[in-house]
Amino acid sequence: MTLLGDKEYFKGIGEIKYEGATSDNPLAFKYYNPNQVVAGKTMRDHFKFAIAYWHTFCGQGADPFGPGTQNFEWDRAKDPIQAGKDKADAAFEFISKMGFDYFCFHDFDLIQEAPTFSESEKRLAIITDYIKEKKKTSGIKLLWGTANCFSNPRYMNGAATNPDFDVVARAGAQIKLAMDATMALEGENYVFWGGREGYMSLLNTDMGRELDHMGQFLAMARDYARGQGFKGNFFIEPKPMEPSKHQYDFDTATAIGFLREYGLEKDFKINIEVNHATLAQHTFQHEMAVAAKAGMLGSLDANRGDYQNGWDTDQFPNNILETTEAMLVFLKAGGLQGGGVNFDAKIRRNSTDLDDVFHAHIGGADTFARALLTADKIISSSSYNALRERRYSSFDTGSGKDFEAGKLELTDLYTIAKENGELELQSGKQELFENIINQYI
Ligand code: XUL
Ligand code: CO
Repeated sequence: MTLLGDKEYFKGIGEIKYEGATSDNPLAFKYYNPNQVVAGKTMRDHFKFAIAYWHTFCGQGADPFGPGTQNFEWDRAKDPIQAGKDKADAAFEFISKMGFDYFCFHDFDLIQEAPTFSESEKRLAIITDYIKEKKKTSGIKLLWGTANCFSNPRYMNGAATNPDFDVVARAGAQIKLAMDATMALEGENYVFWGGREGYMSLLNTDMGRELDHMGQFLAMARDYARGQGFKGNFFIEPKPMEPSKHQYDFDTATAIGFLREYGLEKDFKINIEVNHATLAQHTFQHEMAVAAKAGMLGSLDANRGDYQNGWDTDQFPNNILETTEAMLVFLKAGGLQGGGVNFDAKIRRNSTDLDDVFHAHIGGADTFARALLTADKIISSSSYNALRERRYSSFDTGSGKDFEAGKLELTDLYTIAKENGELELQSGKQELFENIINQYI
């Protein structure tokens, strides 16, 4: 089978199939049934599940206190070109066995960065050609590409917002190549996550100038890709901090304000990551609702944090209650604009078996599927929507309607309030709403 390359990396594990909630097979989907139609669309089309190349095929479980523990077979070749090809073989085998349709990458996930820029350019061209073939034989697609402009020491003071113009130029060159690779692989979107676009100390930082540079830089990147015929979306992925003390794309509202200030709002949408939302002291559903309100709910990086600590643990999603609340926002927004659900999550350092990564993705997909099914039932069969609408029904007729239409002045509110006299309290019924969600789960 050309699809699997010469070697099978995940021996003994076949295609993961939907077997339903009563199945005891740990290597089967219990809720994710790709072809099942929910709210007018198949689950496959709702989610467009994607594998994150960096976590699943590059990360080896290292943490700040110890080296990697997952010395998998595709990661062993000494020659960087061979290593890149092995990794691609393993990735495409895994994605096919999961039955997913998409992957996402950073440029130097695909192949190790070389000591010089020109050598890196050559390496990227080789691996892009190799992956192009694998895409063709497997039918697997690229949800989005991005550039890693945060790991190399040259970016320690930022990439697009670096105070040294030569570093900004180098980041521009790198992003040009990453966009070229994304376009060659028919990527549907392109992501910007600016882990070091921010500051470690405001004392040495001209924030206004750096933000102007970032606006300028993103406009140049957009113009380049559009000039090459790229029709997809550009996504900003907000995160408040880590590795920077403060990241300029702090949260969705901040990123939307930035995009509007620099005239980028027509081409850019938001890629929301669960653990980034919680680091910003928001819920995932809050971030989704903010993006949806602006018509910018582009894509999702699915993972979760840990309630007991405050960093980006990137665990696989498993919280049905929270994901159900998120899916209520998802369905109300009419789904995602161009993006999908990318598992930006990693197995734990002490998960060292080859099947662990299957359990992780099965659990993640089932969490989203079960949450979607529940949210759909809540919307179609419960009093949830009616209760929400009733809360706002005073704006559906009379003066409330006139207020929404912009027909009233402040003095009108004065007259109405005076006539009304003291008001009866209207309960928010929060506990009832919470019970409805639990009832349908
Ligand atoms: C980092 C993060 C990145 C982006 C892509 O927290 O989420 O992996 O998704 O650069
Ligand atoms: Co992410």
